[in-house]
Amino acid sequence: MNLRHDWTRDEIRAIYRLPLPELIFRAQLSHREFHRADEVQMCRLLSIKTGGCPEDCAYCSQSAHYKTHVEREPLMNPGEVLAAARNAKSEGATRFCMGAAWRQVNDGKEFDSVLEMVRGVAALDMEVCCTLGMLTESQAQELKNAGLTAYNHNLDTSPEFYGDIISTRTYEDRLRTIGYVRKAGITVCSGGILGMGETDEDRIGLLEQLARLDPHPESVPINMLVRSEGTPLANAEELDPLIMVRTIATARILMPASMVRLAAGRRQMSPEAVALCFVAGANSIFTGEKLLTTPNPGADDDTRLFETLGMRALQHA
Ligand code: SAM
Ligand code: DTB
Ligand code: SF4
Repeated sequence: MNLRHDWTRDEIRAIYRLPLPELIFRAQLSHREFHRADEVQMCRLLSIKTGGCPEDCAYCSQSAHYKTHVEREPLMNPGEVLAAARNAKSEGATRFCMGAAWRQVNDGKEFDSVLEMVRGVAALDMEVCCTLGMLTESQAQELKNAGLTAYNHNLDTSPEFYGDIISTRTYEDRLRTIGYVRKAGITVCSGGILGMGETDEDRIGLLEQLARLDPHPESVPINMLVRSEGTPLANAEELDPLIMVRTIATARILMPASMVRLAAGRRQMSPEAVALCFVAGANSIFTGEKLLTTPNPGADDDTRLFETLGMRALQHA
């Protein structure tokens, strides 16, 4: 099957609006062209620098603009981070993602420390991913040289709705960083958040942006908003999980070779809704007790879920 990068908004809308059984059927056909339908990659997150972020992302508990449950913590040391990565590996994770509440990476001691973490995790034979905010071209290259597999930088939502959510950096800034990551030869992890008050058209617009990237992002996280007290979106209306299912299925059809990750928000979803997301083509999740600052289903729940569904953890992507 040829990968397409010229999807139009009309085509995407037509797919997104298909009757659900038809949408899921098509997503399953696409899924099976490139992936096994019974395997899910387990990824583990760690917040290596928490809180006090100068950006004003309306969903985020780590923004310094809002008073939330998050306490600021300085950059962790590489030894602690590697211990967490080893533990994640022993629990079956094949990808380790380190997140820092930075607007951008600054050269110097802290970045050197991150490079050391990347080298250490890469040596564990795990996929290693970072999400550190905006990068320069040379920082992307240094991360590549240290052994980084993937860089996460989400577009979050449609270009039209973006300004309602973040005012401190632009959509173009995000696309520029993604371009540097791609140019350095690091794989791109980029997706968005649903449940921020956006419309179907915004979700379609986000998918359009992602699916028109050439190559597609190798990894596409679809997050359900985790509402945090103190943020402007603390009281956002609850999202119908079937919207997650529709968005995941559409992403699967548009970007069939990519890993589509059911990222944040699983704690708010029923096991049936999570199962439907897998049926719709999600083939990756975050495991472990915690995402960055909020709880996630624990190992027991996930083991039970995999057993019930007859699915298994992907050994190596
Ligand atoms: N500071 C860096 C940045 O924003 O580029 C990296 C960390 S940031 C927490 C990574 C991504 O997590 C965001 O782009 C957003 O898509 C997602 N995220 C953050 N808070 C979230 C929340 N409360 N619910 C769902 N997704 C969230
Ligand atoms: C992504 O798309 N989701 C992850 C990861 N990339 C960095 C982050 C989810 C954060 C959820 C809220 C929290 O725990 O603070
Ligand atoms: Fe900062 Fe990232 Fe949170 Fe935005 S999402 S406030 S950039 S940590």
